[in-house]
Amino acid sequence: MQMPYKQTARTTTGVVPPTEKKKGSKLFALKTDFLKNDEDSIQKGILDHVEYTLARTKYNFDSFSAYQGSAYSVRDRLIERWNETQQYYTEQDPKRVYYLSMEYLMGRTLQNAVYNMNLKDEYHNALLEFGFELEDLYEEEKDAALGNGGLGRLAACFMDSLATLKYPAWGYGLRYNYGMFEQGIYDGYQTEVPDYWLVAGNPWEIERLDVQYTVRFYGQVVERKTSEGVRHEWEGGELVQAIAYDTPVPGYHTTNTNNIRLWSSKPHKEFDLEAFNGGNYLSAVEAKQRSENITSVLYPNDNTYSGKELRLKQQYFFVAATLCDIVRRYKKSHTDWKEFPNKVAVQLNDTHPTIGVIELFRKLLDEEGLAWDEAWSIVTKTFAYTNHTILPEALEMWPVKLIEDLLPRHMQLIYGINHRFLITVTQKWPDNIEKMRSLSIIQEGEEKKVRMAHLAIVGSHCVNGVAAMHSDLVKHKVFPDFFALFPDKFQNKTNGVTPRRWIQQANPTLSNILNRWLNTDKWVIDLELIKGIKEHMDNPQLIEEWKQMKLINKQRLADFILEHCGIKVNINALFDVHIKRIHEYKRQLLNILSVIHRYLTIKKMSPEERRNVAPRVVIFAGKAAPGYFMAKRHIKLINSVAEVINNDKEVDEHLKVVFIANYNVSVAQVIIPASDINQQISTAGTEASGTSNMKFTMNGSLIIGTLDGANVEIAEEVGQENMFIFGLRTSEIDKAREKMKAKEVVVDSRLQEVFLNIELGTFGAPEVFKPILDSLNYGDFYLTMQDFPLYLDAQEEVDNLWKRPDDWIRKSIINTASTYFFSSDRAMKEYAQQIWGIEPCEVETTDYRRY
Ligand code: 26Q
Repeated sequence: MQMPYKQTARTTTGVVPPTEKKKGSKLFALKTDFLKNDEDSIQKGILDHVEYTLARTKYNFDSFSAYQGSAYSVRDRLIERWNETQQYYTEQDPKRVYYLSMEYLMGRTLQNAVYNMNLKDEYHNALLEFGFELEDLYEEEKDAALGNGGLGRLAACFMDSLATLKYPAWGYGLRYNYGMFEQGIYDGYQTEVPDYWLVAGNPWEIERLDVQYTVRFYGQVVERKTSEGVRHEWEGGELVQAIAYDTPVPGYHTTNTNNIRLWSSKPHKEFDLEAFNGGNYLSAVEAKQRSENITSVLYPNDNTYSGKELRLKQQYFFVAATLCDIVRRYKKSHTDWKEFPNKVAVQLNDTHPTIGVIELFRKLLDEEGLAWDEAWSIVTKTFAYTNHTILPEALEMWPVKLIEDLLPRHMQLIYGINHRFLITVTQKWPDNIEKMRSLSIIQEGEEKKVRMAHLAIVGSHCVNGVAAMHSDLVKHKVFPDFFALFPDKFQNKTNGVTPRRWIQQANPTLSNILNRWLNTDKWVIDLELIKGIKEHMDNPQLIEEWKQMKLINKQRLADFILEHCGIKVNINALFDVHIKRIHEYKRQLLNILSVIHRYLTIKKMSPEERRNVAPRVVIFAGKAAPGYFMAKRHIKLINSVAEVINNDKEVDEHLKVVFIANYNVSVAQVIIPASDINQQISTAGTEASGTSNMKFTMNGSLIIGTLDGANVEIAEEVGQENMFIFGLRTSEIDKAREKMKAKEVVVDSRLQEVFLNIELGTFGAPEVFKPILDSLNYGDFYLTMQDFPLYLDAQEEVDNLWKRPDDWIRKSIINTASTYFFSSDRAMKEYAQQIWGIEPCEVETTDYRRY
């Protein structure tokens, strides 16, 4: 019998059996100790890599090669810990969690690695003698941007927390050759340049040519009768090879070092031979190209679904390779399939990897020979699904035709699962066609479609939203019938972010203050301790240090802005920051319209009145999806407004507007600690959680925002009096939209004045902005106009408080002090205990020197 899959994995991890130990005694004699971490050893490691890995000499030892040499030498130490950890997990065999995410927005790695491994000072000193500052070398590294925004960065924060908390966890994903595009701004418009991030090599990954799997696409399903019944075999089609690339993820001050395994697609050997022997050279080369295409590029859509075949191929390629790997690891030490959910938990980061539910089912059924019910029960106990959005345009629905063609066996199984599922629906709601239609995994209509969210809910034992309010909407608004059917499946897991990257590394000055005033640096792993800073908020000494901290960070950002945007900003002005993907629901438009109003107001003032204006620098950054016309026009409007304001001498001291191009993780690390207020102003009920709101709050920036996503919980922790909350509430949105439709909304006169100025060409050719004004006048789906006056009121409160610096600083301190709940450590503990059923597995290290 021909097996549909040829598994060619051989891994080198695992315990070496004693007999082999004897055979290789020389091997063991030579490798007895870990690399040393004294200055000399580190220097030798760096130089060796410069000489042997990079083949450079001390005569062309520039900053970039110093970075690379350091990175490779850090990587050596990471690999040691990584091996220790994986071997320990193999010996202990705890239940593991596998986090499946199509995106990881890692940013830079060197700083994070030396901080977490507690080797910062050693590397700093080692490099000083070579004439380099470690802190300068961080800047040589290119961001790893294999993600769009919130969802991808969340995966990265979760990986850091899982390792820090010593959970046996693996991240799986795709190794795109091109990450998130690089944004340029020309004539105020966004341009996109491909991000070939691997151009100078990637010291943080380990290519694992010994871990490869074959993935099949297209082909046909053949039914074969056997003594045990009918067997379905998926045959023919195209084969593609998946190669593993591993990135070690060090926990903070622990040996535990987890792994992110990313798959890269390569042509498959067998396939080459067939095609070449068939004599069709050109189509063989084309097919090779097609296979390499699969992991070529990250789709740059955020919160919108794009129904492209290549995207579905990426999804299946990802989960097929991942499940081969997970099943192989399980089979190395287990034979009983019933035990599988006691050893394996799989978390789906949104619906993107949902076809994995069917893939595991197919393996159990067709390859392992399990019965339908038994296999399905194992599958649903294994998977859990996180929903990240309620925007209808983001819900994935793949045409049945496309799945039938690409994954014929999977489509058969989806129909079978749906059939059985609909029987349970009729048991709950007999003869209710409407319920069946709304719950079905298949959406009927001219073009039948598979609703991936429905498949994820049916195929998982747990479904969670990412903030309390969002989880309520998931239950009551997005999937109410599913909630009625499976009330126990639904949970909330409020997002969190890692305080290591977002406080300790991004804001060393604040870290220092915390260490001294809390008398401990343990807040880094136990963020509850940060509450203690509140006790000192009336101490003038702390207030002064806090002010200085903000100024230092603002100076760093001002230098960055001068260098990259050519704009000089005053660090004593209020830094007002709006950084996130550009999307209508996030309402950068509301912000820029209010900036125009501010500008017009200042223009009308007398010199005396102007002296009383709280000076502001309004900072925007963010990328628009390349195909998102309206978002791109918003960028153009922001830049056109900035151009006029920044060149108007009259408002010079009072107002500046900056759009920082090419927003990414490392830019965020500079902007966030320097902000005084941050904008979290989505239409209520649209932002699932938001995570930058948490990062800002940790860094003592005050939120001006709507009661949306995690802002609601931040308000509970921080206190509304320490933020600037405004606008329509979620419960008021439907009514407000109806009011809009009925044309009962009176446009605020200040907003009318703003419109008039745009229309009269104050900010350049008005026809450029006509689509934006039309979107407001005909529909205003995101209710920008109704929130406008409320937003201006909140902005006035901001200006008033800014005039009372000490009160401001006290609120800033309270913000930082109230962020325990928003640490991803808290989030990961909740997932571990309430969804995955896993426990920490601390590596008993043989390396006694480190901690
Ligand atoms: C889907 C199909 C085809 C191509 C692309 C996509 C796609 C890709 C990315 C759809 C959505 C995304 C990203 C969504 C996202 O980032 N959501 C954000 O998740 C954060 C973490 O939970 C939340 O904090 C944000 O509120 C939410 O918008």
